[in-house]
Amino acid sequence: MPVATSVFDALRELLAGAERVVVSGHEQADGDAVGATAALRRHLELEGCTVTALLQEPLSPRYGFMEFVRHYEVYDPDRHDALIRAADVFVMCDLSSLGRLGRLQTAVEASEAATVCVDHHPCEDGGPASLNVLDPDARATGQVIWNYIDHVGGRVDREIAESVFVSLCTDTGWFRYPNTDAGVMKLAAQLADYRLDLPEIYRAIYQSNSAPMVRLLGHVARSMNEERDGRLVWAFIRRAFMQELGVARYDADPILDVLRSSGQVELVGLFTEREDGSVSVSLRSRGTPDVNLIARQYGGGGHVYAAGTVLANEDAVKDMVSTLRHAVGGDA
Ligand SMILES: [Mn+2]
Repeated sequence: MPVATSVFDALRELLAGAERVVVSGHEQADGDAVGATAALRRHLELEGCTVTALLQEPLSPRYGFMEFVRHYEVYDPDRHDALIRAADVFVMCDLSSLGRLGRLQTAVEASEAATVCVDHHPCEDGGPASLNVLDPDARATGQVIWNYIDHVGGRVDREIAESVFVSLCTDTGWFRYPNTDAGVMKLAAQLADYRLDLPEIYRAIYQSNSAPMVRLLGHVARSMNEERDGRLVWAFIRRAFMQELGVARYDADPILDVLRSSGQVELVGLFTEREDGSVSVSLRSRGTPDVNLIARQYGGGGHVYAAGTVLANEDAVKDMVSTLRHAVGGDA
């Protein structure tokens, strides 16, 4: 369901009355969180607002081509907690629960700032902010921002177009995932008209893996577990192995693309051991099972096709894998 006109109007009113706005996305920001944050930051700047865009980690080099690299700050409690406290409005993009704000959560909860959530995840409780601008039919949060800018008749420049395009192309897996449709392609064409260099954007986001990362892809392809006639594929990556290869942090998407490239697969699970022994989980599906429902059982969330969570330790992985087996059905 598209965002109601009255909700966009409420957002416009809130932002028009704000002097200082802080915009951010979820922790470990993906292309959509980055693109949405970047597009809204630029829109507010064009509107003459004092706006700060915060990310919790330095932007992945994949997005180094974006104009946004010159306009964001990496969250530092010493510098930014006071800023968040003094802000009139705090906007969180691409997240459906405050927990996804990670290190920013405490500062946001301590602030008097009005909170706004702009998102496209299915959200049962109406949303985590005081004003929730939600469109579960949107293919990306960046698309919700685009619709908002269109609604208020805001000026669009190349930076906004580039940012929204990054949201759209990453959340649709470069227009290949099941959420790709004619509407997405039409919007992409409209954005591309702002002199976007599409082959260069593709190369930067999808073909800039480091050599250790390519080796990791090979390892995962070799060690993956294939179960239930290939309908379930999952892999576990140990921290020590990543260190051995020289992979520090990575974007799971290229690995997930390898895991889901076989014809039979319906459900993909990627488990990555983190420094503190917890395990981050990324799930992907072709539509059934609904991985959002599975992730929610383990304290996470996402969409029907893509979801994730964090498990306390390796022991919890076994339990989750049996849930995944159950989800694709068939005999043990
Ligand atoms: Mn998204």
